[in-house]
Amino acid sequence: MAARPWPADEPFARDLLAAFTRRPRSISPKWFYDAEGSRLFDRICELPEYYPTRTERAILQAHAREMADVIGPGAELVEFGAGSCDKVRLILDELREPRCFRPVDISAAHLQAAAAGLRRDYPGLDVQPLAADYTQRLLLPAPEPGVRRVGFFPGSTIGNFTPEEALAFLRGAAELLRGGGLLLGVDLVKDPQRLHAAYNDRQGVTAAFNLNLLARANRELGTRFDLSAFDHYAFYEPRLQRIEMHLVSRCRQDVRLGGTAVEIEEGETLHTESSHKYTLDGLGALALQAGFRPGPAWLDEERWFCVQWLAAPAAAL
Ligand code: AVI
Repeated sequence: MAARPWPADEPFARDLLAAFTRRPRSISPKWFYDAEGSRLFDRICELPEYYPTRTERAILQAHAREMADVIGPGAELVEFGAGSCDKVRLILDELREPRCFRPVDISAAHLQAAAAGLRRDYPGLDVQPLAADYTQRLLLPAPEPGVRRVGFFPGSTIGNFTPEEALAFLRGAAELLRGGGLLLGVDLVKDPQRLHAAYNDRQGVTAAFNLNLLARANRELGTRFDLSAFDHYAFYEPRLQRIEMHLVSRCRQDVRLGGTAVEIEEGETLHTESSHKYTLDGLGALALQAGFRPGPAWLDEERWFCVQWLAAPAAAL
């Protein structure tokens, strides 16, 4: 079969080629999330080993009223990477007279469906979805005078940013949310075995999620990666306080990315994701550096996960 023309201008094609031509080889985890990757991620969230989703949900369930009190009445709520707008419902259920809710997500189709569901279930709520990349500067109308703008960023998605990206994101958020604050869900440093198990589940769903990156390339870019020639490899690196996920080549192999022939040695890896874990002190220091003032933090009994309130002073600190 003739190879498909290489879609050189497509961002995924550009990133994949760059990933395989740099050393060490690495790619952004954002490419995991096509429809299949999102479906696999939803399955991960249900796995017995993957504690973050249900732990955060339990914290939100137990403390949403206190969180709503800290946010205060009449606030404008902005959710970064809103997806299905599922967890935010726990907050919305307790918020007093929210001025509006702005879910922000890169996937316009997903966002419109989620917004329609919210309008149905919260008839009095002004839902203003914004299809945008929330890691870039967001163009939002200034809040009305006297309205506090508050951000919601659950799921420890901040952990998938490099420390530099996390700081840049928080700096932008502190500016956007001036006079309000940010409710941030963060996975905490803990027993390495527990962390290891969460990214090496027995059913192999995380492995399928990792390998889906190459499967996606085969579907969308016409590459011919042999998925059986790569192993999922995830481990906790305590010095960097992060899980690293890699795809490790089981043999010496050649792959073609358009006009470029790439040689992969046996044992060579493509670093596909880092998932940083924070200590409360480390998170506090990062937030201060970004211009926030850390407030109350809500944790589960095991202290595995935290939802942290970060106040954004009206004038920069
Ligand atoms: C989305 N993100 C916070 C997940 C995490 O835990 O870093 C993605 C994930 N990767 C493997 N399992 C889950």
